[in-house]
Amino acid sequence: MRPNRIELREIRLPLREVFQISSGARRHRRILLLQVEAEGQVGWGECVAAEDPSYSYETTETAWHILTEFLLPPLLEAEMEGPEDLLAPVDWVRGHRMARAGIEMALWDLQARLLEVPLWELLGGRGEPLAVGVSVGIQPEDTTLLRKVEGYLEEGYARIKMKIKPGRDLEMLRKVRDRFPEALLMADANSAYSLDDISLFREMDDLGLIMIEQPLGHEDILDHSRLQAELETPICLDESIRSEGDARLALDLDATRIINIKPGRVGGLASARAIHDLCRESDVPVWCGGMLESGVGRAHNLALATLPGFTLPGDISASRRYWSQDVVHPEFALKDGLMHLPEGPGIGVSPDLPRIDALTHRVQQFGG
Ligand code: OSB
Ligand code: MG
Repeated sequence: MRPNRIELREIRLPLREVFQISSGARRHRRILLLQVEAEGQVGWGECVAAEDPSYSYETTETAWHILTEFLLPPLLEAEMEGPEDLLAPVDWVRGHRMARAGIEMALWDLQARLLEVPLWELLGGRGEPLAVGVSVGIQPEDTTLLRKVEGYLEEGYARIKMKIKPGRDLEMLRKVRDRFPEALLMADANSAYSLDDISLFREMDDLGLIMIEQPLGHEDILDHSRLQAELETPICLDESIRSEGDARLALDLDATRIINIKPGRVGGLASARAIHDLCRESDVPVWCGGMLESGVGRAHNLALATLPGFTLPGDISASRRYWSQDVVHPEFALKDGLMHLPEGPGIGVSPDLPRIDALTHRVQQFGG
């Protein structure tokens, strides 16, 4: 396969409601979409970098820069043998994994379409519908949080993740636990705490949470291992795991007993699958996280989550949970409490071109 045209564009998409996490609030998304063409087929990818560098150092703007200046030009007309090492010509670029993942995922979709197989099959997954979870942003009032959790459980979500930050943590989680004694609940701190908060986590340990996600610093794997030694509740790392090497280190130090795998965060689907394989060998469960993706990124996440080690429900929620209208057909929705895989080759959904054009803020083309 030899890509003869690549198109990068930025679309702006308003979220239906503000999404608040410990490190900031999001009201809209500036999403980069990638289209890559070969032999008359088009593959689609999405770059998950956010508007500001609060989750990762990457932003929509840095990703645009890295893609247009360094990643895309050498990939045009490059001969590729899939499915791994699609980005071999730009292996010298350090970091910028979200930018890399955007184009890598478009190339996976393209390969699957050329082979006329669904992406989940090319990745080695199973085609069954999946139980999924939902991530609830920080709510200023407990009553709103309780109402939302109840609504999501009624919709069929199998696991509820609540964002926490100092001042909106233990007491709030206790109320939710008291009200929903049987629900699969977890908390995600997005690095808002330090080892000084150990007594708080000891109390949280009694709430029967299925895990606590990224409680400490985004670069503090050693501190997480110290905290895990004090807790029964598994720690699940998100921000700290950027590569298979990070995963190996964290597992070796017992800093994490579950891993949230986001293909965008780890540089693409090949790296995501390598982390999955490593965790599977070590009997460590994984699940697929989300980055408030449009339907394009969501389709990739869903395909990844069909791999056998993804034994916990992912943050792969329905399109309507984020957008008044998604940019793909069909939209993602729960059916009988499960997320069904879209039919068809590649990511299985069709991007809505007129709608995407209408949302486009800028475009850059390579080749064609
Ligand atoms: O920490 O998992 C996170 C969204 C943006 C940035 C970081 C995170 C999240 C979510 C939302 O939790 C997951 C989703 O539904 O896409
Ligand atoms: Mg997280």
